Amino acid sequence: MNDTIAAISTPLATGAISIIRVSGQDSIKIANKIFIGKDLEKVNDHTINYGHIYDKKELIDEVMVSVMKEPNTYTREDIVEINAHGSIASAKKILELLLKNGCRLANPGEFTERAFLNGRIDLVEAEGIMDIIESKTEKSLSLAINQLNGNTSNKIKNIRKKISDIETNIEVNIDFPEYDDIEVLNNDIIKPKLIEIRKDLNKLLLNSKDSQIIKNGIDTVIIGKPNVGKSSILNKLLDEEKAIVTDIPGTTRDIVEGTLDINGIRLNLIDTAGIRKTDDIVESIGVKKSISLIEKASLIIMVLNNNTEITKEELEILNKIKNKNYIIIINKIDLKKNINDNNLKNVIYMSTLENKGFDELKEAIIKMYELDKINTNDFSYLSSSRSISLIEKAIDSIDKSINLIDELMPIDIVEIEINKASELLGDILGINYKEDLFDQLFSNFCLGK
Ligand SMILES: Nc1nc2c(ncn2[C@@H]2O[C@H](COP(=O)(O)OP(=O)(O)OP(=O)(O)O)[C@@H](O)[C@H]2O)c(=O)[nH]1
Ligand SMILES: [Mg+2]
Repeated sequence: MNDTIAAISTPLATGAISIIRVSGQDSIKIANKIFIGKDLEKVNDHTINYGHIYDKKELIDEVMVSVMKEPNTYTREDIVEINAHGSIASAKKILELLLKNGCRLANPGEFTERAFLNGRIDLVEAEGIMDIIESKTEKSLSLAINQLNGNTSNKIKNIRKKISDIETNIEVNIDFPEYDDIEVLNNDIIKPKLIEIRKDLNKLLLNSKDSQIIKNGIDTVIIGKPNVGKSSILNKLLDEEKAIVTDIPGTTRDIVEGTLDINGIRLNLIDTAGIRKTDDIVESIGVKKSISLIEKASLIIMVLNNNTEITKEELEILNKIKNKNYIIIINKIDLKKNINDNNLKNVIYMSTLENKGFDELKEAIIKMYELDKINTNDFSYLSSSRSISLIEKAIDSIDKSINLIDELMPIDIVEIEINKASELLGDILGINYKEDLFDQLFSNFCLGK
């Protein structure tokens, strides 16, 4: 971390300006070597300075240079930011000059990694920064900013504090065993606290899962046999003739996509080729795609025809989706009912021809994902799958410790599980992590951040 790093922080595209960022103990000295204007080593802290970048005698660009001295900077190191005119060529040339004069090219996310290693932010906040960069909707941006404010980190710190209070309680009891009735201590004091911690953790986990939905939407695939009306349903939902509809089975051969907003949440819809055995090469590739999408989707909408009996192939698909989030649409209810739907669950009756069943479908999705209950005020969440899986493990440890108390196990055995939960929460914040793991985590960031 003693070296000085540099990278182009703006996208490599033509724009009004490009920013080249430098961080490290020599950043001001190195920038000064290529800058003609005021002496950057003498200018006031946190100032912007007008001048020119030169490669020996050759003028490269007219620039504004920000000089920010540690510790009040993004990385807590000296930072120089060169605002150049927005050509890719000049930004690259300036970067090249910086590298020639002693900087090292930064790895993706290395500025943020330094902010973390220098103790300015914790891992949850770092992940919040990544979320801000990747936000696509206003709702997801406001969530990410909330996370950056340290709200989530503070929640986790509070829960860890509660755990350490329990640990103190246990230690006191082990060291001064005048409490002879350990069972009373376990059941009356420790267990209620553990139950409260479990509740806190659960809330955080549920919020985290909701946040995935808010950010990414719900990946939804419409499947079924040919000609049941899948594309007609997609078109009606999107209010657009996006997919071709004909009465010829096998009309859709490739996937057709569209997005729909339900309660402020994006539904990423995919219409697929009707599933059947076929000798047509193109169609059979489409069918394979349909089947593979079943695995990847979060929600499966399986369409059946009200007018025909359920086939063996349809039963196979129903069996495939039974453990996933699914909704069955029985379409064409304007025609005579020949389907036996006695054993089906999650059924919506629909007629695209008569525009029936669409409100019911939306209601079912809202209910299934509890979209009406997602509350973005005071919303703490964890955004990475890394931290979500750690929180799941922490909940598991708390559950185990509660079970051990119920089984009247000795308190030091209970304590092992409680300790584990606290360590897992520490891992979420990045306490006691190994450095090589950080490199991997931060490499998901973009260059120059
Ligand atoms: N009577 C009636 N016909 C419908 C309804 N929905 C769709 N159809 C007709 O059913 C036929 C097939 O519709 P599509 O939407 O192309 O069916 P699909 O499931 O996408 O078919 P493939 O792309 O071949 O897999 C068309 O002629 C539609 O007009 C409905 O609710 N009632
Ligand atoms: Mg179709």
